Amino acid sequence: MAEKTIAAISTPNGVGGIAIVRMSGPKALDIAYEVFSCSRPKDKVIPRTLYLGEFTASDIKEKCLMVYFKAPYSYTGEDIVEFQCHGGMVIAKQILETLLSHGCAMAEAGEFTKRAFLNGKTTLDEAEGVIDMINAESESEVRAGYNLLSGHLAQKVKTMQDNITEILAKVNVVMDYPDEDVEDDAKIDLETTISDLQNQINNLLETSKTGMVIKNGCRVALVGKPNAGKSSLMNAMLHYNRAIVTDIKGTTRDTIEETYVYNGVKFILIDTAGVRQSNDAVEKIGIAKSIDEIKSADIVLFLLDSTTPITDEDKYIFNLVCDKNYIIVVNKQDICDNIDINTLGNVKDVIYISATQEQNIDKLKQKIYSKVISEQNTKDSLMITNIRHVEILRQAKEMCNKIKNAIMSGVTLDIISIDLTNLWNKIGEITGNTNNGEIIDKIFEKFCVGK
Ligand SMILES: Nc1nc2c(ncn2[C@@H]2O[C@H](COP(=O)(O)OP(=O)(O)OP(=O)(O)O)[C@@H](O)[C@H]2O)c(=O)[nH]1
Ligand SMILES: [Mg+2]
Repeated sequence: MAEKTIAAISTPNGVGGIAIVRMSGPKALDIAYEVFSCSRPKDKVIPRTLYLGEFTASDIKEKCLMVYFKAPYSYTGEDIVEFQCHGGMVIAKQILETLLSHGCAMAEAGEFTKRAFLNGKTTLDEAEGVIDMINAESESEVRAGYNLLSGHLAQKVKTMQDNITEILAKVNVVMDYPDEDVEDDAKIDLETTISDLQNQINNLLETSKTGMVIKNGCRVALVGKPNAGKSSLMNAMLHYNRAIVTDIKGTTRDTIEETYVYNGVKFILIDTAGVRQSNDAVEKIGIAKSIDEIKSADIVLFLLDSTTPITDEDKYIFNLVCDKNYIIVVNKQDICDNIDINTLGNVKDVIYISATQEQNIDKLKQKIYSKVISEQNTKDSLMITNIRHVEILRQAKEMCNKIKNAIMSGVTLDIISIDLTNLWNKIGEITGNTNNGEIIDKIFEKFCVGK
């Protein structure tokens, strides 16, 4: 348990109806009663009950509410007192300054949650779920954060670590009492355990494809030759005129990004400069950026203009796009359909729309969604959305391969047991159940003060 009692303003910096100032640590209740008076005496205070009273700060007297959480039944596992005062930063700051002058230390970013972790109230990945929920920009991000916070991944990690512990115990018995038959049995069990772990790790990594899209937003690049209607489509998808539209080829010079949310998932729409041969220095830079966007996008919408037959420019762009996750969007269907899509060769995923008449725009959004979000993964409560977890799982996968190779090439069990211990520690880095302490500070630095 920490010795220091810490304090911070937990609500955002700005004007609001209510602000919350929070204290955590052994002196929380004592300090509260030095500055706050209410009808309930300190020795009779009931935890988790709101008390109306008066807070005496240096310059002001503030009518506010106080609530006490008694250790260990609190967010941090320590005594916590929260004051709910009138909103606006002046009052909250005066309350905080008063608490600091009465012996509290200013909380560092994430210190409340770090204490919760150190007091065994939460695992590292659950704490990361809290950060994700706080920073979420879409419902699906909140859901993914909530799943982490709820401990689904922590449970899985614990099971994997338990499996390793079990096999380590078997290996140690063989090392202590060598016997050829028993050694062979242990090696078979070891292989089975490692194969099983590999499968579990692969399944988790598979969910990260959708998970990372949900966490970071899905990048959707609009590409095509000039005048295909990319900017018009961007405006139609956003339902307002974000990009300039004219009938002059080469209107869009630079990429423009804007987000929309569909089915609770954040999509980042990127309008790009039309790709064509150009001698204009500025346009050439824009075209190079369009090509970069094709490479980095999660999905590319390749626009064709129905009013003209497919050109060499279209074929050139399709060549850049065809290895990507793409949808061919045949635009200007309100005018005519002059296009033979098969000229491009073997194509899949074609949709016919009119950007200016807003025809099939919702259908297009649905198609984009289903091409990047695996329904299976979103329904499954366990999804990897954190790049740190992905990195750990990749390393753990490598370690499993190494152990399997070691078994096959007859490496002795004492060496393998070291590798197994390392694997146990690596997987435990997800939840913090590991001997690697460095990661803990790094994670809590990302929190805001007051959480
Ligand atoms: N009739 C019709 N016209 C459209 C449609 N979509 C775009 N246009 C017209 O096509 C012209 C070019 O549209 P933009 O959206 O600027 O095309 P762009 O692909 O962004 O062009 P660049 O920025 O030059 O690469 C404009 O005159 C639009 O009004 C459509 O669905 N139907
Ligand atoms: Mg444009």
